Amino acid sequence: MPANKRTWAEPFKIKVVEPVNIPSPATRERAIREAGFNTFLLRSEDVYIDLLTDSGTTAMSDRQWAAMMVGDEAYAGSKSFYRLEEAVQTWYGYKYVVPAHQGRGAENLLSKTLIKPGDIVPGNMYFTTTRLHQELAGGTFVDVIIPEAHDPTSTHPFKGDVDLARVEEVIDLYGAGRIPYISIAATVNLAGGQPISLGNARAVRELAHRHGIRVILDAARVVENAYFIQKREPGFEDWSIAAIVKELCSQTDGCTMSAKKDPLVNIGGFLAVNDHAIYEDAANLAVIYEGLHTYGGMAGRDMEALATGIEESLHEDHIRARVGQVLYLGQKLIDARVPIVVPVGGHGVFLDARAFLPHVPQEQYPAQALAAALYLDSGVRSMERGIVSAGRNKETGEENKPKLELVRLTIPRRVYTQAHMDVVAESVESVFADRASIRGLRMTYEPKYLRFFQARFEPLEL
Ligand code: PM9
Repeated sequence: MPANKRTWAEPFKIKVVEPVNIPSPATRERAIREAGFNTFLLRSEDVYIDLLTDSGTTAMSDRQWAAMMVGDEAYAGSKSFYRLEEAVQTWYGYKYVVPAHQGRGAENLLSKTLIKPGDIVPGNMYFTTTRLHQELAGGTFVDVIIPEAHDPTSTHPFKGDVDLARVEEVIDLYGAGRIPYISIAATVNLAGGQPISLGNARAVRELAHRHGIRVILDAARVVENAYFIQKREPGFEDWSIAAIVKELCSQTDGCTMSAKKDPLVNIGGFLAVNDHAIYEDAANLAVIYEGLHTYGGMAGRDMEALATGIEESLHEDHIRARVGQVLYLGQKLIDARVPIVVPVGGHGVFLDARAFLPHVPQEQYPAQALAAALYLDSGVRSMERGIVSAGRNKETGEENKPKLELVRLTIPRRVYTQAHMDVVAESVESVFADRASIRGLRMTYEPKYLRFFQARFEPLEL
């Protein structure tokens, strides 16, 4: 059989294992009620296969654990910080690095540094924490992603692309002076892990810089994005993943990074920029919100694990197997005719809850109800990414009603096997067969910020 037709296996051997429980049906019933039908409020000991998130759930390599032993825990000027700084400069190409405890710490520093009250921040679809920090700094997010991103059935290969004509309109409407930066995410989480093309990123930079506007990358899943560029974008098939990542970063003036995703660590993040004045302001704010600018809330050992993880994440065999596992699960569900977002994204498979539960109106939180039903069926934990995550309009207080009403089956990196994916697919298929019995929910507690994390619900009566 030719090499490119053969099957592949994970490019690692398993050295340590963590036993998991399979909770009984009675345990699952009790646990989801106690959790107010919110999978974020379940205890992990009540979960069988945990697909809540790919954030901080990575299995680290033996090299990363070994690196932790040489972490330098000096309060100031840790050797481990300089190793991290060098890794960011080498692999992503930015000049200055401010470490942060995780992605939203970096978003806070960036937003407070660059956004003034009344500013507008265009971006390729909102992300929950990112938009909230923009709003808390006085800004308003404006969605400039291409329309195909909001259609779960569109097979556009780069649904993360920016609609350049829409950006021109936004600049005409508000004026470039009110736009501190254009935010581009690679990949776009809430669109289903969809990539932005390099051609589009180059065009965004050209357009933005022509108007004197910066471009900032959300780099949390930039390696997964690079994999899709290598596979789908003409002209990049012979480029290495590392070269594509660096080229993508070079289209931007800085990035925020949640290192809990592609860089393969359980905690950490950073803000990286090329402009020294911005670096100075952000490094100064870091001492208020994160810690000294040479650790930013991370232990020295965390910075060591991160420096090693950045390099490992760029290995071709790693990223092929990582995205390959997501595609494997996605293909199983496509074959079973379960409605999911296509093309399958980089970090998870997203169930289309509108098509799955057409009898549950959006005001009754169909994706939240579907995530709870899946947990009840098998102990598989997933996450709502629909109206609950979208929260409320900051001016009117009305609920935002996103077109995409999704349940995310998020695959942690290097944690589960294909057999786990088979169990997940069987459970989704079983819930799909029984979908008519799933009822909507009523929200009984709504926290003020990022409500999806802590909101509580109860099932509506028939
Ligand atoms: N993403 C996720 O599960 C964890 C928090 S929301 C449930 O997808 C992007 C694109 C993210 C992201 C976190 C952050 C924030 C920024 N950008 O969680 O603060 O997907 O490290 O990063 C989550 P932190």
